[in-house]
Amino acid sequence: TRSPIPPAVSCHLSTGGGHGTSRLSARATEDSVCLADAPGWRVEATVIGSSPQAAVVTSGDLTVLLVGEVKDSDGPEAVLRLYRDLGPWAFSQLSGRFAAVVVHTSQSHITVSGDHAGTVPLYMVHTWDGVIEVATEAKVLAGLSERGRPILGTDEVPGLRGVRRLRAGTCVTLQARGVGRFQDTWNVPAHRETVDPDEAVAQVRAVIEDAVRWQARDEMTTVLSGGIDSSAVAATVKQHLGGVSTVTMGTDRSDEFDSAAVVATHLGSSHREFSTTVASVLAELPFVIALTECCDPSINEYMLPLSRLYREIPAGSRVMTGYGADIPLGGMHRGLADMDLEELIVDDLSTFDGLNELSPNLGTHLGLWTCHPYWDRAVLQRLVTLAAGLKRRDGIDKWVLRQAFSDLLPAETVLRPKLGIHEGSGTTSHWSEVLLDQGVPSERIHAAKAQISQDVFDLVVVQAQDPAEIDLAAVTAGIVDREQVSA
Ligand code: IOT
Ligand code: MG
Ligand code: MG
Repeated sequence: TRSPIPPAVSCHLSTGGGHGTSRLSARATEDSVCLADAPGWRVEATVIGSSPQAAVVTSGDLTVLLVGEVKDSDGPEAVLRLYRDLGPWAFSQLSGRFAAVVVHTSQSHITVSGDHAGTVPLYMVHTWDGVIEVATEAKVLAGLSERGRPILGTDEVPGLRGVRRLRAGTCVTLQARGVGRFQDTWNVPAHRETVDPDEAVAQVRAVIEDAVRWQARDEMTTVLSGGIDSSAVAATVKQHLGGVSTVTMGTDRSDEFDSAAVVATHLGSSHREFSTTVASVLAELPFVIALTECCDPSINEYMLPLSRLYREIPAGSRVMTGYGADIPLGGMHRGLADMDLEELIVDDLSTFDGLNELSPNLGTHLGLWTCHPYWDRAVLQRLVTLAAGLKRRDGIDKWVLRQAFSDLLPAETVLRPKLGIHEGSGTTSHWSEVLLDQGVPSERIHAAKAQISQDVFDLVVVQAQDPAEIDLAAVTAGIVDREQVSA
């Protein structure tokens, strides 16, 4: 099925659950669906795992594969119609949370795009003999890497030679043979706008309401910490649907149950507290890395508790989070002058690409579809371009957001100081303690976490091993030995 002559384009879209099973080449025959079979041109799709969010539509010489959702539309049909009018420019106009491949058989090319912020990752291999493979997980392309060639405007995945990652806010068009082209579909705004504070507050409220509106469904769970980000989302869901279902998690080490309960009571939500051991949270590491394909230790610490919590949410659910609000609003950076805050926000916005913290893969392998309204196109655009003086005002961080929801939430929630999920669950401190207990010097803790993440990445992504088979204690022991030698 993978004969390079005539040139074939195989669009292998994985929608989660593919981790640890096998590589694309081994799966292609079994799971592939032939979408188009024109002279000299064949298109196959492999959907790994199952997700209602993966869909294919063909009309005339265009085939669209879509993973995810396009705002206020019928999905792939909407992409197809817009693409017929605008070509790749269609993706500059679409809002949503998606990755898409458009196969244009009469033009003999394919266009590969993500949403404005690349929240659904896409990886590609373009072989020297003209085969193009596209997948939503890098690991399924690993076996093809020897044959990969460079693709303009994409970055090679570290450790996976020939496997290229589509950059956030770009789309690439590839011919089976020859070079492609790429263009931007969105850029992180570099400018800031002067907006009257009251007007800014009203605008922030309006864009968040709209983002929640298009993504909200009746059977939906909001993951709630009781901080302003997720509480504002829960309050908006309640307002839109008339009711809201919330879940909060805690561990034997730490929890945010009281803060979440204040919000749940105020909103009258159908609320659940889930408690587990912090050890079981840390044990998620191989799954988190297999699914996000990211080895940044700080991001992993944010993903660990979410990954553990998602296991408790029934398959088939839609999950809404407050994730990502702290990036454009600088919520992670406490107690700084405006200018420093601005610099740090610019830095966070220039480094998020490839971290995959918003990737749906963390949920899709459990049958969940996650939505992050703060990274909706219009919300992100509005938040980023506000001046730092509105993001922190009168010594209050995320001021504009807090103001925007002050009428829907209790005062103590509106004023609650920032607490990160890695802190509120005890994940960071527990992982540090495990390493300290094993003799890693405190100044080497971050480096040790980074090295463990890297080693796990090599196993579950580069070698595509099953994360369930990874012995985290053994990986850790190996690092501890090295750290003690270097200390
Ligand atoms: P945080 O903002 O505390 O949590 C992110 C989301 O996870 C919350 O909005 C909420 O929906 C969910 N959540 C958090 N804690 C709980 C809990 N105990 N129970 C249930 N749900 C919970 C890190 C952070 O501080 O998380 N994420 C930041 C910053 C990312 C930085 N990334 C970057 N620079 N590239 C964020 O913006 O979300
Ligand atoms: Mg937050
Ligand atoms: Mg928090």
